Amino acid sequence: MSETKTLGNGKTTNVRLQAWVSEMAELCQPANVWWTDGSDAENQQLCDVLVKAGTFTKLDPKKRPGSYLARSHPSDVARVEDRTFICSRTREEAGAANNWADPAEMKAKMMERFQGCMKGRTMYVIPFAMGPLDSPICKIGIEITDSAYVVTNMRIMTNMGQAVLDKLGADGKYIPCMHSVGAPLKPGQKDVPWPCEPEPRNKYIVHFPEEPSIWSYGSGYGGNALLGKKCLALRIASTVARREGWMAEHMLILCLTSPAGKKHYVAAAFPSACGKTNLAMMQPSLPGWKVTTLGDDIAWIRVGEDGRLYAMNPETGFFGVAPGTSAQSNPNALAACSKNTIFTNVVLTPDNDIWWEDMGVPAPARGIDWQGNEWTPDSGKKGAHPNSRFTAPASQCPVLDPDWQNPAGVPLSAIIFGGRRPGTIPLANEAFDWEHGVFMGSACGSETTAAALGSAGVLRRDPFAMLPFCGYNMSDYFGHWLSMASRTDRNKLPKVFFVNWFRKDDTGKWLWPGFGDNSRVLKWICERVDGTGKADKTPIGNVPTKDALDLTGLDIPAEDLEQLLAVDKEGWKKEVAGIEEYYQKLGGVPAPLKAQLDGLKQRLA
Ligand code: SAT
Ligand code: MN
Repeated sequence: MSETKTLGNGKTTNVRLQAWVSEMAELCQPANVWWTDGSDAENQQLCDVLVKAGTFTKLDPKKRPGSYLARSHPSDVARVEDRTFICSRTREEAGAANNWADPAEMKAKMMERFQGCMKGRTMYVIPFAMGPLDSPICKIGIEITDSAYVVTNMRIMTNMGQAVLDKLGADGKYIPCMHSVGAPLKPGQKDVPWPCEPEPRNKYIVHFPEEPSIWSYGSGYGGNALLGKKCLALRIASTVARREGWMAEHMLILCLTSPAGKKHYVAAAFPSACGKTNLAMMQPSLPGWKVTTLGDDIAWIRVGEDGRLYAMNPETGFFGVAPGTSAQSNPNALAACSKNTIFTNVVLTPDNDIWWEDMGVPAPARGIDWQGNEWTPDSGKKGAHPNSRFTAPASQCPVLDPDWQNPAGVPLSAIIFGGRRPGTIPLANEAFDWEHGVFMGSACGSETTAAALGSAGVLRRDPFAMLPFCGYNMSDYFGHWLSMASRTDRNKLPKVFFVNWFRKDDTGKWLWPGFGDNSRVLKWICERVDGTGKADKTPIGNVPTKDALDLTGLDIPAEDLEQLLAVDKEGWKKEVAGIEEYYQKLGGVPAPLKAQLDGLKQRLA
C-alpha cells in the first residue's frame, strides 16, 4: 500500500468515503488512486492517457472536435444478461425473471475476484449524481473503476465531479459501485487497448439491493461498466423506489407542443433497440408540431405536490446505438454527436472521422472496422458492430427541452408502452384505466435485435421494457405499479397507451412509415388526454377510429390503415395465451392483472 500514489484533484471530507476507498485500494492493489474532479483539464488528461494507451483514436478536430473512437475487445460488445445477478436475501425477492445468487456467497466470490485485480493500473474514484443535485430524488453514487474509458464516459452520462463531493459533505451517503475490467498487469507487462476478462463465465454484474451496492467485474462495455446507468438508475433504483413510493423506469421523456403552444409531457417504455432515442428526438412530420427531448432511456417518476406524476431523467448524456442513426431517422442525435463524443466500435474513415451502416451517407471506399481491421464496403462484413455506440452530451441535442434538468421533473400527461411486433398489435391503443394500462405494460414484448446477446427475430416478453433492469421480483414490481393508483387521486394519473410502429403485412412490408410520422400518433394521444381524440371502444382498448389520426400529407393506402387499426381477434386470442403462459413463467402475478387477463379473454370470446 505504501507506494500507492494519490492522484487527481477531487477533494472530500467524507470519512466513510475515504475509509471505503482505502479499503478498496487495499483489496484491489492498484498502482495509483486517482480522485476525479470532473474538470475539463482532467478530462483532457485522461483522453491523452487513453490515446497513448491505444484505447482512443483522436478524430479529426475539424470534423469532430473533442471526439474519440474506441474499439472494444470482440468478447466485450454488449450487456451480459446471463452474468447479471440480483443478490437479494432470498431467491423469491429477486423473482423468476432475475438471476439470483446468495448475497454472502456472491460477496465472498467478489472479494476473491477483486483481490489484486487492479495491479499495475490506476484506480479512479468517480463521484457522480443521478439527477440534478437539488432534485428530491437525486441519488449520489461513487464508482471505483480501473478504466479511464469508463471515467470519460461517466463524465458525459452523469453529473460527475467535485460538486458531487461537495454535496456529499462530511457525512452524506452514497451508493458504492465497484468496477474492474478484471485484467491486472504483471510488472513490466504491456497493456492492451481494451483490457477485460475475455471469458464470459468470469464476468459478473452484481447487485446487492439490501446494502445497496454494485460490483461489476470483467467487462468495460456500456451498461456493464457505466454503473450509474442500468445498474444504479434502474436495478438498484427500482428497489429503492419501491421502498420510497416512486418509480424508476426504462423510459424516454419528451414534450409534444401543439401549434397553439400547448405542451404535453410523455414518457415511453420500449425494449432496448426499438427506437427510443429516435422517438425522444423526433422531428414531427406534422406542420407546426414540435417535440423536445428530456431523456432517451431512463425516467424517475414520483407523485408531485399537486398529485400528478412527475418524470425526471437521471442521466446527462445519450449512450445511443450508432448503426441506423441517420439524417432521416434521427438528425438530432447526429447533431448531438457532432463533437465532444466518444464513439465505440464504429468504422474509422481514412480522413479520421467515423461511419456506420445506415448512417445515410456513402460508405468510405475503405476504412478500419470495429475490430481494427482494414475494411471495404464490399467485404460482405459489417464495418460497425450492430451494438456500436455514441456517448454524447445531452446538452448538444438541438431539441433539448428547457426543463430537462428541472429538479422537480415534468408532469406526465401520458405513458406509452411499445415494442417491435410485426403482427396483431395495432398502431395505437388506449388503456381503459390505470389497471388496464398496467396490464398493457406487463404484456410488453419485442422481437429481439442485437443490443442484448442472443438470437435476433424471436418474440421476447419484456414487461415495461424492464425485464433486464428490474431489481426485484417482477410480480411485486407489477404490484408496485398497481399501487400508484392509491398513492394519488386516480384521475390525476397519466393516461396509458400501447403503440406499435413495427407492423408488417403478409409480404413483410412495413405498414407504417414510422419516424417523424409517429407524431401523428402522439398527436392523437394528446387529443385523447384533452378529451377531443376519437376512438372506438374495442375488446382490447380504445383504438383510433379510421378518421382519428391526422394523416395530412401522408400517402398511406386505406387498406394499410385498416390493418394498422384492426382488432385481429384470432391473433389476440393467441396473444392472450402467450401472456398467460408468461405470467405462469413469472410464478404468478397480482390478482388485478389476472382479472385483466380474464376480462380480455371474455371480451374476445
Ligand atoms: O449498454 S447499455 O445497457 O447501456 C445499453 C443497452 O444495452 O440497453
Ligand atoms: Mn435502454
